Amino acid sequence: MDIVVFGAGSLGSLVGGLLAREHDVTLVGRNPHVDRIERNGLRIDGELDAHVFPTATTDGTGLDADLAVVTVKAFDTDAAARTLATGSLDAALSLQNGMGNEATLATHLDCPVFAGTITYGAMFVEPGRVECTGIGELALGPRDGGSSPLADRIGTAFGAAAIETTVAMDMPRRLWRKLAVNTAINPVTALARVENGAILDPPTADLAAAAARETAQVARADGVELTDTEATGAVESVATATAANRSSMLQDVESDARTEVDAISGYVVDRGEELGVDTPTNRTLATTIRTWERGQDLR
Ligand code: KPL
Repeated sequence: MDIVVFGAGSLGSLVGGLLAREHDVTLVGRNPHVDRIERNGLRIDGELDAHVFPTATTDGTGLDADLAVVTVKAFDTDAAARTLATGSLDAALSLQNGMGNEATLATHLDCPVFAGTITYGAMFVEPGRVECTGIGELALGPRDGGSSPLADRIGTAFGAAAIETTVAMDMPRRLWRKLAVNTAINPVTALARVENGAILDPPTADLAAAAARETAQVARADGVELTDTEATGAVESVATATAANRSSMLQDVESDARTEVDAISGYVVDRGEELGVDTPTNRTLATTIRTWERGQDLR
């Protein structure tokens, strides 16, 4: 398969690098990372080990591919979609944090857009090198649920590259469950400056669980079956499995970068308002992170 991975950050580079073991991959990213990959290839170490030679470019315009895997930050999705729309794609797959990315992609792209969730851990080490901090799994499928032969083909392509993949018929529920995890772990770890595992202990455990329960409540109001227990259980299992990792929002805050709070806590607050569900915990977390962002000279 010809695959474009749009967004060569830590996760995009890991996914692109793993796919390049089997497919023709073009990574779209920034320099100096792109230059280094073009010259010396991409090295993956940590829990997985690979040295691959995908094409790498800073210019994502006019690309033709069977599949575009979108891994940019949520707030860059619109720009990514407009750029990808200048080329020709058979399908697009969002592997991003937050809600609403698939809808944004579908506004601009003239191809089916699939939703995905991924639990692999990735850390940027230096240009041309990423570390796999955890082998997880990937689920993908139609963004409104159900099945599709094209989703099956994409799942087979990921499987051929030895990426553990489930083709799922219940992506809306999986996206909300992941959102519950992100609303609990990301802002709390970013504000408290702690690793993921710390949210399992008092006093942050109550705060994280309250954020996840609110997210589940909004999901149910939106017609998705997600119990409070399933949401808080997912938070506990992800925080346990990634206990020593720094969440993406904590990494953003530590490197003075804009966070994805709008697509995570902010989405829950806005959707809750539309559906008549009060979300005081997510509102407080979103406001506090946004206040931090406003006070910074962000990258
Ligand atoms: O997706 C994540 C993130 O850091 O953005 C979690 C699940 C919290 C793992 O760190």
